[in-house]
Amino acid sequence: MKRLLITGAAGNLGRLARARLGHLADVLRLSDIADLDPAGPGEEVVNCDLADADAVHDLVQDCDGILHLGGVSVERPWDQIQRGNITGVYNLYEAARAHGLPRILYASSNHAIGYYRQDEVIDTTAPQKPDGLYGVSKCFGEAMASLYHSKFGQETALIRIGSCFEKPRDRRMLATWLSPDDFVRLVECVFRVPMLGCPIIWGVSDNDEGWWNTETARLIGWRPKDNSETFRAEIEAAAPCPPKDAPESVYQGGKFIAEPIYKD
Ligand code: NAI
Ligand code: 15L
Repeated sequence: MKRLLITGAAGNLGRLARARLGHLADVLRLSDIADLDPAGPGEEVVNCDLADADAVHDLVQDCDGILHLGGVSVERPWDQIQRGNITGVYNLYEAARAHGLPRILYASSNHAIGYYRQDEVIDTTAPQKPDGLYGVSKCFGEAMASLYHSKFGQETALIRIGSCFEKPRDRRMLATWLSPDDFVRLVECVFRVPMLGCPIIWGVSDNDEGWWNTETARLIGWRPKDNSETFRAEIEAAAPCPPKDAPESVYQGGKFIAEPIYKD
């Protein structure tokens, strides 16, 4: 493709995408509300608040694909979540509609279903069960993608990411870990598959332990290869086992379950 927009390019996954996904397009348009390193060869840098409709309209112009990673990525007060993840997502979909419906990868989250228990295995048809305002905002994003697909034919891959970090950070992440390499391959599949539609796909590696039926990954030809088992001994030695009735032991959303509704 000619130009791939990456929102949230200053963040954890955005920096990874910038470093490793340049081959997907002639030009990467990198955007964030936070400062970004200056543009290198084959890059454009655009500072943009997703809550600014006019700015987002201009941001999306001339893009053939959008890797939408921008927004609030943890539990925060409503006004912050509303700006980045509600108004921001609305602005993004409206801009995409105005500019020819470029394919979108929407970074959804396991926190859209965090209130399922760890002794349940769910598939993508299970009703949403968010574990906080952040999770609610991800449910909203999934709903917007579905609406724009039904009404306008907008294609979106709704990737419910587990925990994408260099390695798992605690025992729960042995079940939720998505390796950086698997993330890169996943994004490649989303933007290369001829027909996408609007599937929900779990963004999780091929871990021995897990709570999600990952069969929809096949729709885009993605087969995760990494397995958190490599890190089990290290994690179990480093972190004490949390009590059996602690939220991080009971619910899929882990510690997010215990978060309050923040006011400021
Ligand atoms: P991050 O917090 O490191 O990056 C998010 C970026 O979005 C930040 O650079 C931030 O400045 C930017 N941003 C926030 N509000 C904005 C606004 N109003 N306008 C423009 N930019 C704004 O998060 P990370 O880890 O890189 O995650 C990327 C995406 O993937 C997020 O949408 C997150 O919800 C989702 N996700 C990530 C997971 C992970 O394990 N890293 C797990 C599940 C979902
Ligand atoms: C998320 O949605 C967050 O963005 C990320 O920072 C992690 O906390 C991840 O979920 C997780 O559940 O481990």
